[in-house]
Amino acid sequence: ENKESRSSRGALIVLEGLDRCGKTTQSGRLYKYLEEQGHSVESWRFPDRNTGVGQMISSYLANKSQLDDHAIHLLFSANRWEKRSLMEEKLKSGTTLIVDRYSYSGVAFSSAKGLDIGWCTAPEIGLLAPDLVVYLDISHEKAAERGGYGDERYEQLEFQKKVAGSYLALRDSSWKVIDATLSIEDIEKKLREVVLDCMMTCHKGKPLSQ
Ligand code: DGP
Ligand code: NA
Ligand code: NA
Repeated sequence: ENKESRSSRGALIVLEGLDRCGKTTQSGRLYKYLEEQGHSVESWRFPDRNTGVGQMISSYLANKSQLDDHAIHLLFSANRWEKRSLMEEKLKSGTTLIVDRYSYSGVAFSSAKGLDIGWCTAPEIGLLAPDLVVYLDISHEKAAERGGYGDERYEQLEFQKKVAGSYLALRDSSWKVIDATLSIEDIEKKLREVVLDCMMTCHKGKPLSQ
């Protein structure tokens, strides 16, 4: 089949939010739904812990290694860069990608440590721009009540509070914000609506951008 003759591309859909906001559950449900509807779709997540860089990140998050804040920031970014060309290929060939965390996590988590926002954003420039950013909105207190955090480095109340503040500063009017304290089914319904709407505009020829 000649790829050039295909008129539509996939959508780059990004889910963001604090740890325990329900992103992973929702991206799984959304993936299943779209697949059942016959769409070409893949579920991705960052950090992708399967690559060499991803293993360094994973070890850092598990507190098994220490790294300078700038160094780990660049590794998270590198982890997105190493998937960039595959991402572009998939989107151009018509596959929609549901991505659990992307550049906004990079900026939100590192700037919550006090790193300069401009410095944090720079390595993200040139990555593919999402067609849709959905923010699952929950307070850090409510998120922490959800069976408690795990043992990973960032899963602490005070730090998540700072991350929430960083996300708030990053948010713009193009983001779709969904109340993450609603029932799983209600969130799923709202998510489907914004995603299907976005996929439609991509199918209609909205260009992929950086
Ligand atoms: P997750 O697998 O979604 O639970 O992500 C692992 C942790 O890493 C989570 O606390 C969020 C954080 N994180 C994700 N992406 C980035 C990033 O690009 N930079 C930083 N500093 N932290 C990130
Ligand atoms: Na986590
Ligand atoms: Na998660």
